[in-house]
Amino acid sequence: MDEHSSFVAPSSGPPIGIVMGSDSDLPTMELAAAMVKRFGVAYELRILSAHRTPLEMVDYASTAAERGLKVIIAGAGGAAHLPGMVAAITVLPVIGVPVVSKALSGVDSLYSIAQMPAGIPVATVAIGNGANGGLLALQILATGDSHLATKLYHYRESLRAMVREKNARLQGTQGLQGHGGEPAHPHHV
Ligand code: AIR
Repeated sequence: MDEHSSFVAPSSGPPIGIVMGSDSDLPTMELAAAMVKRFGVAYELRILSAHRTPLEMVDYASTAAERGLKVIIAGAGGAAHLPGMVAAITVLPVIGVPVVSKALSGVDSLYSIAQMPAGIPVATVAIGNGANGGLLALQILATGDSHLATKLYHYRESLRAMVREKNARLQGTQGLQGHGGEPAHPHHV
């Protein structure tokens, strides 16, 4: 046995893990999956509940790094402890997605996920914003992947183009319907 014999190389599993507390979270978490897929990055999708399947959750989080995961996106609603508990078990970055809840519209989920004690951070996105969960995971991966970073820059450029186009359309509409039929100009007050 040499000095490296105890080293276990991470397997080549998908780099992104997407987990959720229940199948009722799927519509929100599918937004994360769709975003990751759009950028051609592999992911795994699991239902794991911090309260209903605590031992499976511990097993998932404690083997995550050795299975090759680099980032975990965890969504849950109500007493949304899954992201925080996964973060407690692994040092992989965990992104929490607060899922909209029936009783409190996701404010309970948001507080449960964001209000972590010092030492165990969870990066929390907006209520219901699975897409941002996916994007943040991609941005974390892109710190070590220039090809992915370039794709993310192109995505940002597409957002800029979309806003410019919306503005151009608005200006055109204003030109036709604006006060006195005058073309739209910047208003100098
Ligand atoms: N949940 C599941 N285990 C622990 C929690 N907090 C959450 C799910 C879901 C909500 O409870 O993440 O958002 C309702 O789950 P269900 O299965 O009743 O639809």
